[in-house]
Amino acid sequence: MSFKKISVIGLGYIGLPTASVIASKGKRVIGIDISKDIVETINEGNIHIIEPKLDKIVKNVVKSGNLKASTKIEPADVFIITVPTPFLLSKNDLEDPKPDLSFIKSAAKEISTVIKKGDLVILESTSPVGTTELLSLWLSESRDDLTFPHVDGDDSDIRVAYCPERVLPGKIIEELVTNNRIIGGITKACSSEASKLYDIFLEGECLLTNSRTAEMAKLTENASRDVGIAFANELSIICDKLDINVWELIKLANHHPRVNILQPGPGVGGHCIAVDPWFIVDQAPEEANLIKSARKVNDSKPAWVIDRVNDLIDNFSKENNIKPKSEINIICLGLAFKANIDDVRESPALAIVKELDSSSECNIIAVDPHVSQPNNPLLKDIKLYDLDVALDIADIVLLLVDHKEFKDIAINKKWAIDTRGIWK
Ligand code: SAJ
Repeated sequence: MSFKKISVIGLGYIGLPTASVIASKGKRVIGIDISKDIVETINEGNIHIIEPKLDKIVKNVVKSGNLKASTKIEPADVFIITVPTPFLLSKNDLEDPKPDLSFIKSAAKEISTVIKKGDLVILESTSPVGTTELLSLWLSESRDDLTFPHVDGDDSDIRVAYCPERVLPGKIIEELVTNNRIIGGITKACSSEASKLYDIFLEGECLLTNSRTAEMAKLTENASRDVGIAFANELSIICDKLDINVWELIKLANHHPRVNILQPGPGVGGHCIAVDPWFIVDQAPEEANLIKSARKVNDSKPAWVIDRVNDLIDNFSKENNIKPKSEINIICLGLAFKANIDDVRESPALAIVKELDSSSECNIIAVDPHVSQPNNPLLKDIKLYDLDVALDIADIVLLLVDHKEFKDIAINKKWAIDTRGIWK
């Protein structure tokens, strides 16, 4: 199969880069999105997300005619599904939150209206184990004229596979091409057909397996990182109690040839590491004890940081002739969910700043050179200051994100909290 036309459904952080990279290899790609605004933006050669190098590629492939966006599904030889799979967490996880597969289901329903014998359907969205088999079922429901792999195995007319995206925000264009790719077909023929698609642009290796293992592999990678970060975060709390510098401790321990401890921080943010472990907990609630505990450790870190800030405020006030809290300036450095990016969604830094702003009598002053305020509803009530202006009036400095701009600034360490260990 030569894959003359490739359809990518869902033009977000994964779909748009994937569609553009395939189009840049000379393939005809049609990108489908439910948002008219997104479709118009892309067809004008522009982008609606911030990701290095993406703007240039999109401009080129739209100009060459290889990438076209549309709100309407049309026939193609391959359909790649990159829609969101939100995991709606309630405040109390005992209320049993569930992954929302409705976007995948409606993509399947759309695809089933145009699918034909020989087509390949690939799911890339992070999904619970078993979703790819469900996808095959949803595709088949209105198409008695075709055979599908969950029923007919290797003899099926349609091939269906799960190939998780594993790219790092900020490095998506590079990692899309260079990372190894897990290819999990419902059958061996499905895996083999899907790997031919990735051969179009992949420099990394295709690692073939079945769909259930591939689904679990994606969840495992992010859960493993979450557990690793939770260990570092728990260590930081223990070290604070025992008056040990956790950064020095980790550096020393990591000299051991078989030890590699990650870095503590103010909590875990982003839309992947802080969410994906819940998919595992949801499917194995009695068994996934460590994974669940790790989530809780990481989720409780912002509250611990706020307690430390309040302790420091009390000490500062006492040592400065009982200075009224309303006259104390707390400078919060960083709002993004990690270093050197502009993304504030699910950011522990932003959550800490918002909580301090609403609960503390002190003046909370936020600085983030990577984040811009216009039209961002998440930053609605936040006052953003220039770094130098803020440092001039600082009483207490709270470092929340290890942006490069904060590495070499002069601060009084006695009145500073460094949650990322950059001034160790
Ligand atoms: N963090 C720490 N300490 C560390 C490392 C990270 O506190 O030692 C924090 C970061 O500050 C951030 C959060 O963890 O708040 C997540 O950041 P990250 O850089 O670990 O990961 P993401 O969410 O940007 O991207 C992850 C990646 N997964 C893995 O590295 C296993 C990426 O490869 C995935 O494609 C992505 O999730 C995804 O889409 O699933």
